[in-house]
Amino acid sequence: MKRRISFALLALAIVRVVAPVDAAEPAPGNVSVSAAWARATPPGMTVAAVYLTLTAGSQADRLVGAATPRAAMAQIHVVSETAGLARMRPTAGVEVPAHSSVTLAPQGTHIMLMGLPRPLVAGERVPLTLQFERAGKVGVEVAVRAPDAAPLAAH
Ligand SMILES: [Cu+2]
Repeated sequence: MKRRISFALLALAIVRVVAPVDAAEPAPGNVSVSAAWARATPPGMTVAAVYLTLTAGSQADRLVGAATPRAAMAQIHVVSETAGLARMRPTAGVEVPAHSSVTLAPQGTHIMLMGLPRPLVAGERVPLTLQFERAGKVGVEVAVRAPDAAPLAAH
């Protein structure tokens, strides 16, 4: 009997720790993520770029971060050209206007996976969690395609 009570107290303690975190996260559903893909990487390469399409419903949102268990770090990068050289740098976020889609594609904004412990292999599916200002966390699977794969056609 005593044992049962302590289990109940333990469960209560877990709920109390978890609840405030859940409450702080906005309900998902306004933003959707589709056509997420990346190119397979050659041996020894520890970075890869992920491309995808973000679509907002009636409310605008903003992609502010990303994370994956498959790499040490994920950053949102923008590409700018200076004196004929393309350079990428981290950006604070990507706006997705209401009722609009934004596609991250080669030569442009991408999500950079850094610190890959092993190369991305064609056919692999990489779990990626995107962090949005309004929608909170949205999970997506990134399809890894052959190194010479062309961008997916826009929908
Ligand atoms: Cu990059």
